[in-house]
Amino acid sequence: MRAVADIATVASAFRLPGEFVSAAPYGSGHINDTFAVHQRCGRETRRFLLQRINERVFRDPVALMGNVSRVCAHAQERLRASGRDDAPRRALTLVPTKLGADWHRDEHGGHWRCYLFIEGATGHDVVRDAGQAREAARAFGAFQALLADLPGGRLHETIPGFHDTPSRFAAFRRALEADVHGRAAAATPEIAFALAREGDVSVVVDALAAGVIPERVTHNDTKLNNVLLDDVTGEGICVIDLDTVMPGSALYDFGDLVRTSTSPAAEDETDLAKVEMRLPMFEALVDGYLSAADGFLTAAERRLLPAAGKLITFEIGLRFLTDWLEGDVYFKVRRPEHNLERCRTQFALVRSIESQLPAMEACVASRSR
Ligand code: ADP
Ligand code: GN1
Ligand code: MG
Repeated sequence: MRAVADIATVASAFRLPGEFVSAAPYGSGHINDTFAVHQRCGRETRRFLLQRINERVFRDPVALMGNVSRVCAHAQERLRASGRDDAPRRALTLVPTKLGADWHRDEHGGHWRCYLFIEGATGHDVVRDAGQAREAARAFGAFQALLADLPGGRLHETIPGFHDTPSRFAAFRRALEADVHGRAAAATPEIAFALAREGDVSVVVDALAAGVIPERVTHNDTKLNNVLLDDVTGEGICVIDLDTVMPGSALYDFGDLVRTSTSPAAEDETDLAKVEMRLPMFEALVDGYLSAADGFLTAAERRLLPAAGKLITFEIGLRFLTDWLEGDVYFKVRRPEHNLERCRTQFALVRSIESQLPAMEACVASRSR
């Protein structure tokens, strides 16, 4: 993490009002370096969200910012057209640099961007109740609907094959065979769990390739803390973390909601007895999601919603396991076994989903036209 003095210099490149007061690391994202910057504007202090893009993860930050800028502009335009007077709270707004660009390159080559801070709303790491699950799913469904008519052609793929689960499985196998840190022995049950499920990994990519389900512009990282819920009303107010908005499947987005919004346990909970897919939370997700996505979702997509929950939970568990085997090179970790612990939590959730798939399917069927 960089020193605060450095952050002040970076902040000064952006067209921020007032004078710099302070900056501090912010949020619990696993990828970018995020800071809340405080600016004194007359008698009040305003916050801004400054982020350094992780270039090990996003290899082409300029193309990425091209996507982000298009998505933000489109969302703002649609919100204004619908007559909303609180558009800057309902979609991210980039603060331009003093040179009028959407991003700033520091003296070390790092790429930075700055957003208006969405006040009075929170990204929750753990779901509290069914109302939150419903609102999160509605907000991500509405976000997909909003992107359906994004002008300007196909978005850049910021991480090629991001949800290509068979490729993720192949990467896991390579990491396992190389075992460069000699960690595989410590993960024997998790490795066996993963290997036993290789046959399940193609369900969405095969359906896409066969044209059974359509490609759509999707968010692709719809974990619960990537939507800010209003602190007073609980409404899903603003979808954030737009780095992976690109061509994908609606099922990826719904699947990650199941992973992050049905269990009462945190993503890295070590007491696996607490990890559980709760059917009422799944029902809330389906209701919230369909309230926004009913108009465009096909029957084939609907049928695959439960399977997507299992697939994405498994895929992300597999990515944590792969990163553990590779020596924690991708996800930020706060303790030595963090990635392995996260993997165990995801796999415990996969087990819970597997035992309830028929009930989940019945839930979706009961809501079909
Ligand atoms: P990462 O890719 O590392 O997850 P995010 O873009 O999700 O980065 O940002 C990290 C955290 O910062 C989020 O989880 C959220 O709490 C907070 N955050 C991001 N953008 C804003 C914003 N515009 N206003 C308020 N908080 C934000
Ligand atoms: C990362 O950026 P963040 O923390 O919202 C990751 C997701 C994972 C998630 C697991 C670009 O999301 O794919 O599902 O961690 N983002 C990227 O918590 O890899
Ligand atoms: Mg995030």
